[in-house]
Amino acid sequence: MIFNDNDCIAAISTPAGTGGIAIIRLSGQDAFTIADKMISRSKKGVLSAFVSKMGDHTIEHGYVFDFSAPSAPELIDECLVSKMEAPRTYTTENVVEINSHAGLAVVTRILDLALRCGARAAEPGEFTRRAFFGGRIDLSSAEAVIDVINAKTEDSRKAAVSALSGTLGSEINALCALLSEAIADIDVSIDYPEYEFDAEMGAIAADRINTVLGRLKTLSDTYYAGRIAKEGLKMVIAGPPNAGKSTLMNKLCGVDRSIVTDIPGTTRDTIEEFLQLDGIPVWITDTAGIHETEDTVEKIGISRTISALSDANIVLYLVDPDSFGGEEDVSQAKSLLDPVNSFLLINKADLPRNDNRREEIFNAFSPDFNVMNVSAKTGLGLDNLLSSIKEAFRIGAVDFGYSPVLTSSRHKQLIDQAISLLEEAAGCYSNKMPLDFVSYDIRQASGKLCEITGKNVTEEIINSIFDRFCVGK
Ligand SMILES: Nc1nc2c(ncn2[C@@H]2O[C@H](COP(=O)(O)OP(=O)(O)O)[C@@H](O)[C@H]2O)c(=O)[nH]1
Ligand SMILES: [Mg+2]
Repeated sequence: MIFNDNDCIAAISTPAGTGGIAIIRLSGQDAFTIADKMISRSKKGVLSAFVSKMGDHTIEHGYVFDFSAPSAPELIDECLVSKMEAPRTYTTENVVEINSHAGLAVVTRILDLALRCGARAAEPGEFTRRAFFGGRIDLSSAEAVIDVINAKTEDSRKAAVSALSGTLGSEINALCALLSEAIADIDVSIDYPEYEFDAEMGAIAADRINTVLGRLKTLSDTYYAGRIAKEGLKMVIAGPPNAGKSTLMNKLCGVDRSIVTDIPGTTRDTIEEFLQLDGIPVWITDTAGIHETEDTVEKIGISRTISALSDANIVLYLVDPDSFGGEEDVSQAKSLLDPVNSFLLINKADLPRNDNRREEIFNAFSPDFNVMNVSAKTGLGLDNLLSSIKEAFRIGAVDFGYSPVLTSSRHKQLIDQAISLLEEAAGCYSNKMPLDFVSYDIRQASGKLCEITGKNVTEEIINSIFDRFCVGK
């Protein structure tokens, strides 16, 4: 992987395909002189150092030419060209953006020209990587760029834009500053052992550790909701055949996505759909009914159901009280489900019967499981279900967009490691252990936090972050 070097890099920054406008971006010291070799102000194709002579942060109309074409300069496209001088640019380097028409042949030809005029094809995420190495953004903001691009819901967009604007980085820097002060307080006592340990100073340091601990825990607590906003909740509908799983899938999707019949075994494969339930992004999966069968296709479908169950954040296990309720049914369901993430839904509550069966099923699963009566057909009880899901996943407890929200497992892991190190430090302090133990733990915790902002991070981590980017960003 190439690190920040002096090459001028080029890439198509807009998605492949036809459209109104595409952007080909160049970044690097030589961006202007390279652009000069391929853009003419006049339609006649005259080399006149057009881009170099443009004003800083201006946009002008021009023409892209292939000046190396065998006979005369060949007109490739009409364009608008933006010139941005370092360091006030996305990458902190000289940047040129060529807005051309967005046809595949046009953009690939312009990129090819840029490469022949001296640019190098950019690696995935290399523009943002340069912004990071140029010191314009920290690593947490760089990571947020990809999250903004991928955001599918308002909450995930808000969380990502807030991280991009630096809210997470600023909070981490503020906490690191507090830790540095705590270390300084303690080091005074270590460096001058002839003085008796200043208890007041120690108490201030302990106070700082506790403040940081509290703020880190608040951050850590946002992760569940943050991750759901970013990745979506994996919700799987499972249960015996004919329970009404596909009916529920269709009701939640608002369209007839799955085939519904009263013939058991209609749904033989898993069917996945993305939807927003009251603002919560959900990947919902309808599955083949779980039961004993000799049918080869059904068997494969059921094994897919089992694997979907193991991957789910939330399982809606649907049963029809008309046919469900024997000991065998109950123990099979319990062996498949984890009470922590499963809702047992007794379906067909619109039918005026089966009250005793419903009660029996309720008692067999409650209180370990969250049990509810619903009607997949009429929607009865689904509002209730949705509120319980929100409560279970603490969705709604997090204020997206105003305070930092964790959405990355890397950040969550580092923050949790910092929390346990600081708890250890606080423990050492209150047990009156040698002060270097305390300051050692605080330094380690601070190191973990610096990995979030990229002040203290390995090349592998940086590579793994930028590898997730697309070319052109
Ligand atoms: N009355 C009533 N019938 C339902 C309800 N949910 C599903 N059904 C019916 O039960 C049958 C099986 O439904 P389906 O969704 O295909 O079940 P699946 O095999 O679990 O996917 C169909 O005839 C549905 O119309 C419900 O809430 N109330
Ligand atoms: Mg079905």
